[in-house]
Amino acid sequence: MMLKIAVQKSGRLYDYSIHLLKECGIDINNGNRQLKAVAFNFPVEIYFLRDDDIPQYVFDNVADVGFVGENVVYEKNKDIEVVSKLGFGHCRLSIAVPKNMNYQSIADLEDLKIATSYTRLLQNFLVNQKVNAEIHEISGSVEIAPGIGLAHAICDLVSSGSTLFTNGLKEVEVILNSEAVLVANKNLSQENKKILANLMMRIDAVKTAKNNKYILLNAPDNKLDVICSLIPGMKSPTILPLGIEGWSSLHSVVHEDDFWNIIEGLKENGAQGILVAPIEKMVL
Ligand code: PRT
Ligand code: ZN
Repeated sequence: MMLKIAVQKSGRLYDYSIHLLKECGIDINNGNRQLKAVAFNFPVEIYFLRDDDIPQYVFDNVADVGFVGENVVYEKNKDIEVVSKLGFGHCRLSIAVPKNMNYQSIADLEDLKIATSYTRLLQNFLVNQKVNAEIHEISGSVEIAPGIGLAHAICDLVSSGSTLFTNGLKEVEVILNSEAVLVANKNLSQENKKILANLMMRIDAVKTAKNNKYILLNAPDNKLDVICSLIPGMKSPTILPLGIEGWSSLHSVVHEDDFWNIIEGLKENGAQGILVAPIEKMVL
């Protein structure tokens, strides 16, 4: 039995998807970019597909699970399960207008023509916001629509914002924040559920590790209590006496979000020789 995983064949999510599988210890040989590839060391088979097709294929059980952007999942609106965020492919679906337009609020979209390939998500947004605007569906190069007189505004994916900028547009409303997610068919076999649970354990270990840092430092013994309270670690920090009287070595794990605050606190309390290292895997 193999779990069939759909990933994007080429495009922005391809490298991240393969890299995540590799970090999970799953090696695949896709040297000549076939339609599918089998992993050497884990019971999965990888299908390479266009991202737009992944929700349908997962729904139809051609693939059991897939890695795909939330923007595609919610636009396609198939009855599949969103199991977990994957931590890559971050972007937002936004409405943008010409930069010289005097835009004050959503009400300014009233009666405008908005070009997009995300008709469902845009429609939902406009209905929720009680705005009447015309949706003009186009499949590519949405950002040029206002410049060639095809629409007044656009609704498209944005990451750095440079595409909007170079096309004389400004982002005015974010309608969805998106990242890649793992989606699954709702009727997986017991065996495939097991494989998926194992895969999720590995993905979580990789994700948790990315958000945490290993920290090693020297601390004066008379400040150990306060320093320990700053770096609580998984259970408690590991404390080892140093060769020098009155000093100990501590190691622990800190979350990236708290990292700089913690370092400041450690220095204020006399910690020295602070080493910080990335963590590769973290199983809680
Ligand atoms: O061939 P296939 O259909 O599989 O690929 P595709 O061309 O439809 O998709 P692709 O590879 O462009 O994107 C795949 C997924 O990556 C998307 O569905 C999103 O989930 C995610 N993603 C993340 C993005 C972006 N960031 C992004 N910036 N997808 C597209 N863009 C485009 C956007 O459409 C715009 O043209 O990049 C431009 C804007 O980028 P900035 O940096 O200039 O703002
Ligand atoms: Zn696509």
